[in-house]
Amino acid sequence: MPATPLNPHDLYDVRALLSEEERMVQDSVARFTDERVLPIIGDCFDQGRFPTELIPEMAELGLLGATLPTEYGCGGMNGVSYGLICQELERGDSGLRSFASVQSSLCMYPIFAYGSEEQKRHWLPPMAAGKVIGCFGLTEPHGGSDPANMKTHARKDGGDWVINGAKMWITNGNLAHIAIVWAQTEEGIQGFIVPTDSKGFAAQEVHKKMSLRASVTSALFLDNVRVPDANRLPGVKGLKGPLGCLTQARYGITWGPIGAAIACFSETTEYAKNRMLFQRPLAATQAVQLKLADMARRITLAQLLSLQLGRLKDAGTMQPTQVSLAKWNNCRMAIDIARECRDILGGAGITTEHSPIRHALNLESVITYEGTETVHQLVVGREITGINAF
Ligand code: TGC
Ligand code: FAD
Repeated sequence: MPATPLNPHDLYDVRALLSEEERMVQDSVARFTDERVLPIIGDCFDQGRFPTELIPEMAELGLLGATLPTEYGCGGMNGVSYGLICQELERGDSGLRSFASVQSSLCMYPIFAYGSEEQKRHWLPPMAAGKVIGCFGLTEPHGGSDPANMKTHARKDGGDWVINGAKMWITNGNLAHIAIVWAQTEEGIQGFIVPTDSKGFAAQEVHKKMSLRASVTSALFLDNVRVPDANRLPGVKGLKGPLGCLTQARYGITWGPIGAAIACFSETTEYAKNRMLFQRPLAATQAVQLKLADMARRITLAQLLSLQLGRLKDAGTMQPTQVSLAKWNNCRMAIDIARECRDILGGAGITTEHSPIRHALNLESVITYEGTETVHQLVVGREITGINAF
């Protein structure tokens, strides 16, 4: 009996390991990406514009706060479904996935995990509906890899807190209605919900970006910004607060680049099958087949890695080091594939008519933010040796 042809984008049939509900989530986000994102995203990237018009549809699909409980107006989905959302969004563009990651994992998650009941009831439903947009201010201009060395500080003044400092490279900064600002206090690092229309708060968009152009990136300035104690997240003190949020977001980021890699790989495979050089398709050359086969191998490994990570997350046993290994592996896999695809496209690969150069440029940010590749390698090294090399 002839073997059933394999799906080149899923050689190990990872999809068969998904539940029916997970497949439905993947299909609905895939449709959104195909119909709403792909037709416009090249132009958005060229124009340096985040497509804000897609926010209501993303909310409608339940993509904002997807894993948080339905009692707060959120999706109540499992971790694997959230991963699939990230994968399908990033198949469109890393900027769309970034928007969802920041809103869900870096803004709604800390309110859910560390906030008071009143904060959860007040903020989560409008954030899930895309009516309130958040940003997450951890990184500072003097060095993002070492957030323990935080200069931004908050001083108690009666029933208020007065916050001073600056944050750098903040996704959604100029879109946001609230910022989750992490600041040093006398009792250690604490998180504050800061409305962006507060007196003394300013966001300044970063221009001249060559990466994540379809995403808003900003610097935040806090000059004697005053918020009531009711805006402090009461459930956590110390660096483990923001790092706990990063674990959630990094988990999603292990899935996202798989989508970017699949987009590059499928477009380039079709191109190579149709491009005639030396009287034969480019895809008929051994050199190109080797490259495509190696891409398929790396995508397959990344899919299996993220799925197992998701199963660990849903079982409640996922550890930050496991997330670091997958973030490192999958970002490296995707950026290498995007660059190789760009090469196979030849001159045609240098314009945004084809997606690989856009994905390759985006992935320069993705491999840097949420912990650089080196940071994640050192986290794994620390786990293996028991020695902290930071
Ligand atoms: P260390 O001593 O290791 O840890 C301090 C405390 O935190 C706990 N912890 C974690 N908790 C949860 N998740 C993690 N991943 C955690 N890592 C550590 C740890 O147990 C400890 O708790 P406790 O109770 O003992 O106090 O801290 P360290 O200062 O040695 O730093 C370690 C290091 C370098 C790994 C950390 O600083 C780090 O991850 N640096 C990278 C910073 C980073 O990733 N920034 C990202 C900013 S946000 C962003 O980029 C958003 S992009 C969004 C988008 O557009 O998609
Ligand atoms: P640095 O920390 O200065 O690192 C510079 C280089 O030194 C890197 O190559 C790094 O790997 C290396 N390095 C650092 N420490 C060591 C070491 N011990 N040993 C060897 N090498 C080392 N931050 C937020 O808080 N919120 C956001 O929403 C957000 N969005 C972002 C969006 C974009 C597009 C980008 C580019 C960044 C975003 N960031 C955000 C910031 C991001 O997390 C930081 O850029 C990242 O953590 C690295 O910090 P840094 O840029 O200051 O680089």
